[in-house]
Amino acid sequence: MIRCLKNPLTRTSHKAFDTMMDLKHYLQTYQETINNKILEFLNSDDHSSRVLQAMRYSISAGGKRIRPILALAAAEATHAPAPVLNVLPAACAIEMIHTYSLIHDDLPAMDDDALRRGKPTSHIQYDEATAILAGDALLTLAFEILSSPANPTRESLSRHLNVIHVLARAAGYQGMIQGQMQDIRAEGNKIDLETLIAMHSLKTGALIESAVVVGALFGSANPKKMQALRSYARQIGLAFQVIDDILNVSGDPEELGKAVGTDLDRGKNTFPGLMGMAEARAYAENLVQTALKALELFDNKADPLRGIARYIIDRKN
Ligand code: GRG
Repeated sequence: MIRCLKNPLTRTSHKAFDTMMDLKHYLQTYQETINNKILEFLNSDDHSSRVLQAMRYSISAGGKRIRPILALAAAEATHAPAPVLNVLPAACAIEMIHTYSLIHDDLPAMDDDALRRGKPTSHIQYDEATAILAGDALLTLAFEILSSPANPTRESLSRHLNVIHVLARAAGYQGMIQGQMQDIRAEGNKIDLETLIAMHSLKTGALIESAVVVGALFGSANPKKMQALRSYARQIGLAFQVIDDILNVSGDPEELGKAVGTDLDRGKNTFPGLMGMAEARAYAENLVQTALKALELFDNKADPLRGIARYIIDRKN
C-alpha cells in the first residue's frame, strides 16, 4: 500500500517556493515517504537471510535520498499525474542502485572505506562476500521493481521499458561504472580539468541525470523540456561532485558520516586539487546558476528542482 504524501507544494503552489524552510520540509517529507516504501520493498518474513539484512543495513543507514527526490521533483515539474503513486517505486529503485554503488565503492578493492552514512561500511559490519552480494542484490532488486509496474497499461509498459533502458545505461559501463573505472585508473596520475569533468559526469552525473529523466518520462515531457531538464541535471550533477570534493577537504566527518582527507591520501584528482578551494566553490556556484537558467521555461512546479540546486551547493553532508 502506498502511503498518501501530504505534498508541501499543495499548500504553497500559489506562491514561489523559495524559502529554505519550504525546501527542508519538502526534503524531509519525501525522505520519509521514500524510506517507508524502501522498507516495504525489503520486507520479508525470512529473518534469517543474511544478504537481506545487509541490504537493509546499508539502505537504512541514512542518506539524503537526493536522487529519488530528484525523480519525484522532475515528475512534479513536468506535471506528471500522481507522482507519489506512480513514480515512487522507480524513485526507490534509483536509491537502491545508488546504495549498491556505495557498498561496492567502499570495498577494499575499491576505496577501502570503513565508515559510510555514519556507520561501519557493509564489509566491516558483515564481510566482503556479504557486501558484494548485498550490492548485487540491491542492483537486481531495483530492476525487478522497475519491471513490475502496478496496473500495467500499454502506455505504462512502454514508459517502464524506457525507464529501465535509461537507468541500465546510466548505471552501466557507459555511465557510472565507466566513471568509477576511470577514477580508479587515474589514482596517483595527474589528469586535466576536462578529463576530470568527463569522468565525474559519468561517475556521479550519469545516475543523477537519469533520475531527473525518469521523473520527466512520467510527466511525458516534450523534447524541449526534456533537454532543459537534462541540462539542469548535468550542471547540478557536476556541482554535486565539486562540493563532494570540497567537503572531503574541509567538511566535518561527524556531519558527513564518513572520513575526510581520503582523496588526498589516495592521490585522487579533485576539483579543489586542480583549481584551489575558492575557484572550485565559484565553479560550483556557476554550475548551479546555469542549472537554474535551464529551468526558465518551467512554472513554479519546478521550484523544488530550483531549491535542490541551491541545496546542493549549501549542503554540509
Ligand atoms: C562501485 C559501480 C560503482 C560505482 C561507484 C557513485 C560511486 C561510483 C561512488 C561513490 C563515491 C563517491 C564519494 C562519489 C562522490 C559523489 C557521491 C556519489 C557521493 C555520495 O552520494 P550522496 O552524498 O550520499 O548522495 P548519501 O549517503 O546521502 O546517499
